[in-house]
Amino acid sequence: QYAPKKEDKFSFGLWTVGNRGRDPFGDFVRPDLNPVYSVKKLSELGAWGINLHDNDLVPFGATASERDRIVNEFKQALQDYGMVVPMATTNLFFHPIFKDGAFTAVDPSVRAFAYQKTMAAIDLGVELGATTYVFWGGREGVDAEASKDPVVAVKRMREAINFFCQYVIDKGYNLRLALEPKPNEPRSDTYLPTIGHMLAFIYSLDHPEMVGLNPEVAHEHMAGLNFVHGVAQALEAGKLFHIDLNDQKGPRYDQDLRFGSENIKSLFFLVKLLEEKGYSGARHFDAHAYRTEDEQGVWDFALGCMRTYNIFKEKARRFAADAEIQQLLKEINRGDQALEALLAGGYSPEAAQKLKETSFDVEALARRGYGYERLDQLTLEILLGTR
Ligand code: GCO
Ligand code: MN
Ligand code: MN
Ligand code: MN
Repeated sequence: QYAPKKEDKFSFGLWTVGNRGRDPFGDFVRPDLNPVYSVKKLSELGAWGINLHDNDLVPFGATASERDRIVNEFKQALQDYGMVVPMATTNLFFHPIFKDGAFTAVDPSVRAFAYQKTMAAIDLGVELGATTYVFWGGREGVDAEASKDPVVAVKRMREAINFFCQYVIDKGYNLRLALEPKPNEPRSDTYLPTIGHMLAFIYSLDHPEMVGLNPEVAHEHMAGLNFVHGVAQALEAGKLFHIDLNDQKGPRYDQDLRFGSENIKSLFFLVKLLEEKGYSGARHFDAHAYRTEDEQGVWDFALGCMRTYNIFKEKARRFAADAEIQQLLKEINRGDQALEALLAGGYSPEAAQKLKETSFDVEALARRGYGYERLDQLTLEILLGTR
């Protein structure tokens, strides 16, 4: 029942299952996974898509003929195993040239190189069929605050995104851009650190209609924020173009844990939101297996992400079908319906007059109990499997 199927639209980054467990304190613990092999394994597990940074597939500095050979082999694998590439992105953080960032680096040569690399990576993504292009800030930020003017940094980010929107338009590509905020790591502070910052930035662009968000669970939790609320705001604005699903223990370094392995209640509400509010994009996992795992552990991890999503989806269905919960929600929303309609009608001189003349039973309203303890307990019992 919970087994992942293509129509669930689950996708993984090549870099996620390909994560070899290197961290700042220890070396690789797992062998390299061939991208073609990852396509095959993920397809067998029930995934629908695979996403990539340019260099997850084509090594940095590859010759044109090397690139074409690798890309053709990969395309063949996509066809053979019935997989798609819904999203692509650029690695603008690994090579030492990007140690001061890419689009906000102080050195114009670095910035120009980042533009060149990104245009090539967009071409690659489109060649593979991607319709979403992600921009994660990577090293766009500072360690030494004195090193950059933060206002100039925002302007440089804007110039870059405007440039790539126009590039996509000129090329006639069917591609939308999705910006991914993260508050810190690898730099001490990253520009445009949260969903809210990014959302405001988008409306300052030349083509805001082409640009949306790729929010990540771990990143908002690192900033101590409610991810569900951030995603809801993006969704309501029509800006949830993509999503990075994973998990995180509190506001620490970016842990990229298996989806739903820690924040069960919050991620239940996330899945409920995505499923009930008509999100139709990829359910993308940007996470990786624990460093303790061998290859089998990687596939256990990948399957776990997808199963947990589907289990939350089933729990959301139960929540919606639970008579006691629905009755309680009705009671919770039982307030004066004439006033409800008045408020929903927006401003008019008549409405303003009516509100000025309305008398309220302030004492009674203040005395009201809301029943949220019972509601939350019922939610918990659904999650714990007793309902
Ligand atoms: C991170 C980011 C990345 C991006 C990826 C795609 O914290 O490392 O989440 O995994 O999502 O580079 O842009
Ligand atoms: Mn991410
Ligand atoms: Mn991350
Ligand atoms: Mn990460």
